[in-house]
Parts: sequence; C-alpha cells; structure tokens
Amino acid sequence: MNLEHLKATFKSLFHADPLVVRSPGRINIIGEHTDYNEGFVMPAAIDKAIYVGISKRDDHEVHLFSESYQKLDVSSIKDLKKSDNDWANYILGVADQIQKRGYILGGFNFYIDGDVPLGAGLSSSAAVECATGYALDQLFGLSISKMDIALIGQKAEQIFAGVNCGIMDQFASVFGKKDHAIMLDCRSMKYIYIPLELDGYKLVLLNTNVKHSLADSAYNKRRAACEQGVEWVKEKFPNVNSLRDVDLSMLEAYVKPKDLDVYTKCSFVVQEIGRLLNAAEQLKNGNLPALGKLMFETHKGLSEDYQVSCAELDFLVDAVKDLEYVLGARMMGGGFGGCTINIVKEENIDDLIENLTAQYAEKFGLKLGAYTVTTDMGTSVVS
Ligand code: GAF
Repeated sequence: MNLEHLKATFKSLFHADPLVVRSPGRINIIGEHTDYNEGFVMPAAIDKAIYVGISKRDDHEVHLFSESYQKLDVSSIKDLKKSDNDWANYILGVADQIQKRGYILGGFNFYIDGDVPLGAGLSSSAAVECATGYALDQLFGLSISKMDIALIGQKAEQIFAGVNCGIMDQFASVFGKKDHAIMLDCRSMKYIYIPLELDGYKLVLLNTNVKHSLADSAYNKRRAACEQGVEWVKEKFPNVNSLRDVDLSMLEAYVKPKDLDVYTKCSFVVQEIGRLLNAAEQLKNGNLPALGKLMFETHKGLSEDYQVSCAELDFLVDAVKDLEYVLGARMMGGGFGGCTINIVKEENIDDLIENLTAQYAEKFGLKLGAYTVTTDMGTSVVS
C-alpha cells in the first residue's frame, strides 16, 4: 500500500489533505462459528489492511472514491440510501448506523484503497467498516468507543450484506495487537492478548480463490440450526441461553432425538469451544505441535459435521496434513471458499507453495494464492 499515492490522489480528487485511517484484515487461529454462539474466538489482525482518506466538505454531500473500482459515488448525508455501487454500501451503511445512534455527521470526501484480498475470507469488509467508522469518529470528533466502532461495523454488515454475522471480524480489526492473538469471550466481550511466538514457523494463508455462492445463506442456516438446538435444550434447562451453556450430554438427550442434523451442527460448536480453550493453553505453553493438531481437528469438524468446507479447502488441508514441517492447517472464517491457515516451518515455505500451486492448478484449474502474514495492530490513524 502506497500512502503517498493515497494522499496525492485524494488531493487531486478533492483538493484537500486527508486524515488517513488504517484498519486491518484478520486471521483466526482457532474457534470457528463460535462467536454467534457466545463462545470464544482467537483471531489476530494482520499486516494487510484497508486504508481510508477522509476530509470534511462544506455541503452535505458524501463523495466516495474507490481505487479498486475507479469509481466515484455521490450521495447526501441527510438522506442516505443504498447505492448501486455495492462497495459504497459498506461505507454508507456505517455512516447510517452512526447517525442512527444519534451522532451528527456532515458531508465528507472519502477515498478507499487497501491490500486485503477481496473474497478471501480475510474480512476485507469488516476492515472497510471499521476504517470507515473510525475515520468518521475522528473527523467529526464523536468519541465513539472502540467497542462501539466494532459493533457499528457488525450491524452495517448484517444490514447491508444480509449475513447475520458474529462480532469476531470487526473486533479483530479494531483490537488487533502486533505479535499477539486475541482470545475473546464473545459473551462477556472480555479479552486477553496471547503472545504468538512461532519460533521458526510462520503463518501461511493459502487462498483457494473461490467463494461459492451459497456461503451467505448457508451461514444464516447454520446459525439458525444452533439457535434451534438451544431452544430444544432450553425446554428442559430454562437457564440455557446459547450453545456456550450446553454440553454434549444435553445435546444427546434433547436434540439428537428431534433432529440429527441440528444435533451434529450443535455438537461441532460445543466441541469447538472446548478445543479453543485447550488451544489457548497450548499456545500459552508454547506447544505449537499440540495447537496444530487441534487446528486439523477443527478442520475435520468444519468439513464433516458443520459442513461449511468445500472441495478446494479440503484438498489444501489434506495436501499438508502429513508434512512434518506443517504443524497445523484448517479452513478459516465462514467457509465455502477463501483461505486455509497453515503453520509452516520457515525454510519450507517456498517449496510448499511451489508444490501446492502446481497440484492445485492440476486438480482445479485454478491459481492458488499464497501469503505469509504477520500479526499487526488494529484500527489506527496513520497520518
Ligand atoms: C464470518 C463471520 F463474519 C464471523 O462473525 C464468524 O462467525 C466467522 O465467519 C466464522 O467463525 O467471518
């Protein structure tokens, strides 16, 4: 990302100097589909981010320019409506949510660029939302808390994209810390930072370069299955509020007889919450092989039980699972495409990528994306 290019383009478009905000994409070490079940997640912000330039206008217009789409979108802050430009709606959606919370916004110029690959499951949309929320907060002096920036982003995603998502992605983008993973309790919203000491290993993301179209509807269906399971357990245990409160014996007794599919999905989530707690201990103790093993187990559960994987993701995990220099691998995020996350010995990374690129092209006729990432700080003003 070239900051000087951003500033120069902003100036030539809007004849003003921008305030520049950066908000990163995220990875998730372990704890998938647990956030909307009030479980734990373990994401980290990465060194790929969305950058936003912003300045006030004298009128009530909102001028948005996207570097990727090379398009200008113009609207009014007094009458925010959905735009025909999909990319603009993530930004307008955040401005709308801020106003709905009673804050007053004026017109603004806005430029967006970044290097988070789109549709790769690295939460580029959450990064856009959090960058926008924070940029508006800083520009108009609103003093919105960082937690609310994340919640506003989540709401904008739910309303604009129609995905009933949890809080993990926006939270990670806002609260990321260099060289650390975040262990977030999605019930209390309390969190701790766990040092990510990889000791000769690195995090490698392998991008399938596919995003199967059922992803959003399947996500909402999985969430509904979890809520159904909770309802059935609740009939016997009224104090149960989410799968966080449920154990496998409850599912066995009160969900399995009613619906095997709902039972299987709920069991995955309950096990995944337990797996994360185990993984956090392993990471704290520096036991990377044990952490890696848990990641492989998560993938198996996501693929066979929760059924949110796809042939391309399964292929990439299968291909590395017996390599002694890959400690762990799994699909990451909502599923049905995007990236796998891999813990790979540094000296073997180049060979691994070369071999898998060839195998993946042969099997699917697709180009494999590969990024070695480091963890980074969350949303901030950069200039
Ligand atoms: C997507 C969602 F946006 C997150 O909230 C989370 O549920 C994730 O899928 C699955 O763990 O990224």
